[in-house]
Amino acid sequence: RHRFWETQPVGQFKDLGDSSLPEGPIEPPTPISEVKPEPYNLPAPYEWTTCDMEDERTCDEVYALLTNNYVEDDENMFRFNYSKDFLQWALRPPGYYRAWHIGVRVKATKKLVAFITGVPARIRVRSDVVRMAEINFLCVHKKLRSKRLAPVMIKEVTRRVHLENVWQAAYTAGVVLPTPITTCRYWHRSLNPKKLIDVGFSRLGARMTMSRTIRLYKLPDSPATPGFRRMELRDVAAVTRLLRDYLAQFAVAPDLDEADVEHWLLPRDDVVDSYLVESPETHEITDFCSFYTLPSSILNNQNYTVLKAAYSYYNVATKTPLLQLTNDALIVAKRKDYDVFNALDVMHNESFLKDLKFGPGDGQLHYYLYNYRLRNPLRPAELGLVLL
Ligand code: YNC
Ligand code: MG
Repeated sequence: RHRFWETQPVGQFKDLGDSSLPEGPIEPPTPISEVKPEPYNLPAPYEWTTCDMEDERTCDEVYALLTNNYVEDDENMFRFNYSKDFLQWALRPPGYYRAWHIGVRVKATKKLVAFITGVPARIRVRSDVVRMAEINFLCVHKKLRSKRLAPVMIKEVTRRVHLENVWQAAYTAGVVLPTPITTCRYWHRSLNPKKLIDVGFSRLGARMTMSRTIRLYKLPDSPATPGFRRMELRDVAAVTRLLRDYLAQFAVAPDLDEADVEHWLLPRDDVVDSYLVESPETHEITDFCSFYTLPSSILNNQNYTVLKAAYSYYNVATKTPLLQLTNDALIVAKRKDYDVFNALDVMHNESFLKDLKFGPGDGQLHYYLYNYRLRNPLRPAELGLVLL
């Protein structure tokens, strides 16, 4: 059924729950000298290109490819519209490799028609901290679909990851492949219900009027928690301690150091927002919450072209209840004019979703590891990893 995936070192469906197989790497690393030194062959009209994400023009090309060809919902009403600033942030973390940002061009015209990326990360699986690649932004131009280009791109990124002596990867997809480590659901909290209904993102509930719906989702003008403020550079050490302590409880989570926290969590306008609670008495940093900005293009609507969405990222509540902390995040997102606030049912998110009026989305997000076997799938609440 999976001509390509059946050949790869990933958990296979037939092995699910087989307790005779050990947890951990499926294949051992090979000497770098045995990694294929030249790129895989592409069909004759195409050529490989390494995309320099520091170059403004290259960024424009990647942005255009993704804006027109990346992930859509099942009904093709919305398509992710990652901003250029977001792409530069997502693809240039500490220690990133330019060679892991891979494009495919048409030889004759140099038009960019496909893309796949990896960035380095340390991911802890139970007690094992593993150097991995986080693979994302796999995209083939709509006119070149179903030609088996994706397997070649996956093999090429794998080869380039191996050349850096990295042998495992983490990735998410909306499609079922062999074999998810867990399957999560997105939940959506309306901030601008009228627009969401107008564009067909949500529907008016049974026995609900528009004005009742607007009242239902109304939020206060400012956060409730004393000492709630935006994260600053001087907070990196405290936030790193908070996050490391918190993420230790999950079966799979990133192993973040201060450089990672500065990159992934220090606020950047319209890319990532982080807030924390500084105790007014002790000045201790006790709680933290964050979200990233990922708009979607609205396809075929007369009145609106973009949906402004915030995605819950990493949150840590030690003193403030997580429900109150997240409600404060909703309040700042509303004030910043987001239309919807999304969250997965990972970590402790289940504890606030229903109370804060999030509704379950359709469609699931499957998490995968490459060349690392887990004996049993995890529950979403055991997962401490959010990929972009
Ligand atoms: C997918 N999303 O099953 P089989 S997520 C992985 N992730 O193989 P073709 C996928 N594999 O089943 P198309 C996949 N989607 O025969 C499809 N596949 O074994 C598999 N969409 O290839 C599929 N972006 O080229 C099948 O399909 C084979 O032309 C078919 O291209 C697929 O970024 C795609 O949803 C997704 O642009 C590029 O549909 C295209 O349809 C497209 O004939 C819209 O491919 C955008 C979209 C995917 C977003 C993402 C994560 C990707 C992870 C890739 C796997 C990484 C493995 C680890 C590598 C490093 C290892 C080390 C160390
Ligand atoms: Mg194809």
